[in-house]
Amino acid sequence: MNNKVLSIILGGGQGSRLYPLTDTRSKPAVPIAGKYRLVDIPISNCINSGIKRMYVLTQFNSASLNRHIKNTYHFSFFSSAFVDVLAAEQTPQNNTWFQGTADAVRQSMHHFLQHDFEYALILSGDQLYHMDYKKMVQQHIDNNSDITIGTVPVKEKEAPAFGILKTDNDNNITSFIEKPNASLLPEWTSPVSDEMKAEGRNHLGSMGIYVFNRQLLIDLMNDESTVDFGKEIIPQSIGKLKVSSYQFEGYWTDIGNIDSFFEANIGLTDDIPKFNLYDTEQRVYTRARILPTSKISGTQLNKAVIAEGCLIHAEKIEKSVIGVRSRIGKGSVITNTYMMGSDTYESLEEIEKNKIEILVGIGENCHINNAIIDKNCRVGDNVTINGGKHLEDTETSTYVIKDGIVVLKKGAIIPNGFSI
Ligand code: ADQ
Ligand code: ADP
Repeated sequence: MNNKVLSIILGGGQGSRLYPLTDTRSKPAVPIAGKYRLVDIPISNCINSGIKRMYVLTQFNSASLNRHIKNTYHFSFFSSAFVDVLAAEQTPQNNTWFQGTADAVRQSMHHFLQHDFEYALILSGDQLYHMDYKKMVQQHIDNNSDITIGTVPVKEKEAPAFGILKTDNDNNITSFIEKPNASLLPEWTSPVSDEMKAEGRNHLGSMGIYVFNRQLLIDLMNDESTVDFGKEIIPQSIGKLKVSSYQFEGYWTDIGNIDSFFEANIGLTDDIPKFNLYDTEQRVYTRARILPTSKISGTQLNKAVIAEGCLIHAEKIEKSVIGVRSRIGKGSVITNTYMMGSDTYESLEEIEKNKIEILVGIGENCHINNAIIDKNCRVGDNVTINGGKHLEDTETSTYVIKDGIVVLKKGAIIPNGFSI
């Protein structure tokens, strides 16, 4: 069955909700969990599900995304597997960017149709979850469905952020509304398991994950008036086609904005994180960097997730994710922080030759709380960053504050003694 599936990963529009992390890179390339990138999640799920032909659609081509995919996903010479990035491109017929998710698929159809496939699996690029897509495609085949939507039970207060649907007892979707107004919700409940009911998750939300039959996708894409799956394609198909729900009850979270991105990363420091990176059956793949181990001296560590190749002398690291090649100086206290790490080490000769005063990483005696530190930042000594709801949203040349979270921009230089 798996060689009948072609997977299409929607890698992101302009990524403005993740700004400034998407300032110089496309959304799928945003680093998560200290050593991965967002796009590794759906790609790994596909590989673990035995689906090995994938396209990643992205609004603009970033060098880091292409490099990451090229350097990570090597398949055997004898295999038909591939991961290809398709960025919005100008053609003689079309000179605009992708207008929305369906438009992104439409503009790339000529690439997909070169392949032999029966089912198109459309995935979002900004979600954290493990899922066996085989089971979803199998249900699609067994039910003889035209479209199957991955759905997840959600609470009423979360429901306005999703496409919400109603099903009958056979998982047929009878109605669908994209991001409904809260006042409508009491009427939009669906049958869910007792466990989900007990958690108050009585509404079925679309995960933005779809299986389409090949010919149907071709036909739907021929109608150029549609731009989005959630806004047009799905609502317009209900009642006309057999649209089914594939209900998923595992951990799943959308990480499309700074707040949810931060929570998902810091959540990895919990004793039993909801997203398990230590599962040998459901591995998350990423680039093998062959880095040395991390070296830590005199640091009190508590709920710290530390990637390879770090040099740490901090006083304390708590509830934080520290990315590859991070350097943190003596006396510094890092709490509730996601530090992405850096791309290279600076050699002593380089530091001397280039008269570098503030090294890559975090200097000595800093206090950093509630922050995201993008890659290659240089934070001097005695710097205080104390994020929290007391701070107003703002932007400067080196940082952005969103929802109380201080995000240092990639490569930002923060002088000694600076305070936020
Ligand atoms: P949203 O996530 O709000 O809702 P959307 O912004 O269309 O929908 O994004 C879906 C996915 O496509 C994301 O991964 C996004 O990055 C990507 N994407 C968006 N525009 C794109 C473009 N122009 N080119 C390439 N990729 C693009 C959708 C559904 C809801 C559902 C939620 C679940 O519409 O019904 O509940 O997903 O998260
Ligand atoms: P991003 O800012 O999107 O995280 P980068 O463009 O900074 O990504 O680089 C990502 C990775 O690619 C890093 O691990 C870095 O070591 C590596 N890299 C950077 N520049 C080059 C290059 N010119 N050739 C090969 N690899 C590179």
